[in-house]
Amino acid sequence: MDQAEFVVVANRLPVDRIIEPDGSSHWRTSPGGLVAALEPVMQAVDGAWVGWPGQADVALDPFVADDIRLIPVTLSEQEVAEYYEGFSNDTIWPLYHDVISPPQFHREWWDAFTTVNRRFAEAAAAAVVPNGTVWVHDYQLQLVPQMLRELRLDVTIGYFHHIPFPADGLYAQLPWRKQVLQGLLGADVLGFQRPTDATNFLNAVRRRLRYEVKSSTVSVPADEETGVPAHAAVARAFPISIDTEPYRTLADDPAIQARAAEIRQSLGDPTTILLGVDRLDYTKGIRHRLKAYGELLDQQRIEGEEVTLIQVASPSRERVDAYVHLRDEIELTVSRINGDHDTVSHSAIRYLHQGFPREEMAALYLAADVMLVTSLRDGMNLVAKEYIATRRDSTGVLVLSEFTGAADELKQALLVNPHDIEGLKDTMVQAIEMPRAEQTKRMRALRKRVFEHDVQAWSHAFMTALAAARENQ
Ligand code: GDG
Repeated sequence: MDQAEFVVVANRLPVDRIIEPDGSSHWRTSPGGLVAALEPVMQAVDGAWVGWPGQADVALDPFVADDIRLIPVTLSEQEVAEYYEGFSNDTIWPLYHDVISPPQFHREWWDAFTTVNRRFAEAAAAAVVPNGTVWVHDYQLQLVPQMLRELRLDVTIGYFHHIPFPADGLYAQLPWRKQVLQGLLGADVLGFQRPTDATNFLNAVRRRLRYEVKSSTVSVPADEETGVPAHAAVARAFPISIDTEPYRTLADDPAIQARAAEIRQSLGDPTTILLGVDRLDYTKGIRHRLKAYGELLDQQRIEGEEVTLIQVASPSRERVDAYVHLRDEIELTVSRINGDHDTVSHSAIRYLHQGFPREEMAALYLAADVMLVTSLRDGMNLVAKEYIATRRDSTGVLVLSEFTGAADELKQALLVNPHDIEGLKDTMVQAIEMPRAEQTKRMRALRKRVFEHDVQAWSHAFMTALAAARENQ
């Protein structure tokens, strides 16, 4: 395969291999925040994408899917366990989400993380043309920018961090805190979701590496050992967004509208449908949401038969212990609430531990009077923006946790602190009772924001900053 001008490096390729019972196989676009965000960008430019195909011990040649050149990186079973499920999802993920769940520190996981990051860096170095551009994504690949710089001094390197960057007091727990900062600082431009994330990163750099930081620019000194010269790395916020057009189109589709009406009917035509859509993850505050809802029913502040909560909890990281326990806890809570409040013809919670096609998600967003996003910590939260993009008639209420990146932008949502259960309950009641005129006023402003700051605007802003960095070097 020819080298590409522009190379995206992410843990996952944007496709899943589906193997049919007859043994034949094909590729299907895979769900998830990053894929949803980058798919339209990749289709617009001549690029290649380096990533893991999602199955252990699968060695594949580069191939093309949906007009994108894909360069698969092979991971062994043990590397999936140690680099991905271990260091990425059981060390970095909980540490960077304010230690909601205790991070596990294991030296062999770190070794696997280093080995795999090097493999990704080598694949990217082989894939990019002289003086080309590489855009590295997310916390699984924090060492790739520096490793790539050592291999290819000619290349411009961007890095985008999709999850929060924690305050130094928490970050300091990481036994490899210096190495990770140095890994990231191989980039010319580092993008974060919120200004706070960029500030936390810059503070960690000052504190842990003692490099000079002026405003958003770090002076990274030359490395005598590797011969990499000094360079400037810029760290600032580039809040990610969604591709709005598919949601607008789906919302306008009579078949999706009919499906939304059918969903409402099938629930016994309640006055209010509340909706939660999350990967089943402890950062999403699903338990807090259920607790508040259960108490509102117990206290009869909301009428059982008039309200239904649909909770989509898409399966996630099912081999990581913390996720196994979380699922048990949530399912126990759901069945207790349903046991106490269901009637033969009505369910308090329609709980769906499944992934759905985008069409069904759009129908759910259209059917929902109130969207509940109660994350305890969330880099951005695209679900909030998808709900807004789907509300074609500008009705509907978004209840949004203050601890999401989205809360920085979506000021007309009802902002909540999900730890404050009484406050959450009051806000849920306020959402259920909100007059239509106020819903419309708020939703119009929210829609303006989301349609103006879509994923194309996000990637354009990041690419512009990368081009400027190239000029300056
Ligand atoms: C990370 C950060 C940041 C979910 N279930 C189904 C489904 N989804 C889609 C949603 C949405 C995406 O997955 C989830 O994105 P979020 O942003 O809400 O959350 P994370 O997965 O945690 O994403 C996050 C994001 O990266 C991007 O930077 O915003 O803070 O944690 O698009 O619609 N899609 C379909 N079926 C499902 O069942 N089709």
